[in-house]
Amino acid sequence: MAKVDIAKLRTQIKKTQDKKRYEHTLGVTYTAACLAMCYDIDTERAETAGLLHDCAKCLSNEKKISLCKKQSIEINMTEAKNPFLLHAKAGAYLAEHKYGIRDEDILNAVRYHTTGRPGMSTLEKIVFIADYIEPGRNHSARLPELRKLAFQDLDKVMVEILGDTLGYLKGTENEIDPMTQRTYEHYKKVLDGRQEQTKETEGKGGQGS
Ligand code: DGI
Ligand code: FE
Ligand code: FE
Repeated sequence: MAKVDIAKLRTQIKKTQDKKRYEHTLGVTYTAACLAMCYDIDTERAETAGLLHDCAKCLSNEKKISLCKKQSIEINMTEAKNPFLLHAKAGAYLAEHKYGIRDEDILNAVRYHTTGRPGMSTLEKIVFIADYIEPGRNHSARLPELRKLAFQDLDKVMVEILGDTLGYLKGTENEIDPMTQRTYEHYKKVLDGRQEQTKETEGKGGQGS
């Protein structure tokens, strides 16, 4: 992978975001770097994905829609009704074509940072989670516990974050993107599978020794 100039990217992103969004971007960037250290992922790739994750956030909804249409990026029914969701897909496009990122894992981390997707890579999960727990966030009373859990178990915290997000969305007029639901169900299954395996192992251990 061609080396990314993080300092240059930071300056570029700063120019496209308002102060609050840029502070959030830096929070996600540093949190993603910390999680990367914890889970043996290259910190520069995590920082790059963190810096870029909301790079399309400050485009108007009209711009996000027209960019997606022009580049033949699919807009689903939920996105058509809630165009803010498109900042993830539009962001992945800009990350590649405006900021020159060729690393598909980084592009996917940007593309799926809002809804997640089944079968995410470690880097994708890190960015998704960092977006939710970065120090500037204060949207959930459960953040202290989720912040700790993020450094202990990525899949468990994915289920917690997605469960909280779905619970929040169900209490509002907002439509749930089928991908958010699918991601939650996927990671719930992953955890259930792990629990089953632990039970089996414990059962065998109990008989044998
Ligand atoms: O861009 P950020 O605000 O930093 O964070 P984000 O890209 O994760 O967007 C967060 C918002 O996205 C939050 O208010 C919940 C919302 N969201 C996540 N999944 C869905 C969703 N909104 C709708 N309508 N449907 C979804 O499935
Ligand atoms: Fe976002
Ligand atoms: Fe964000």
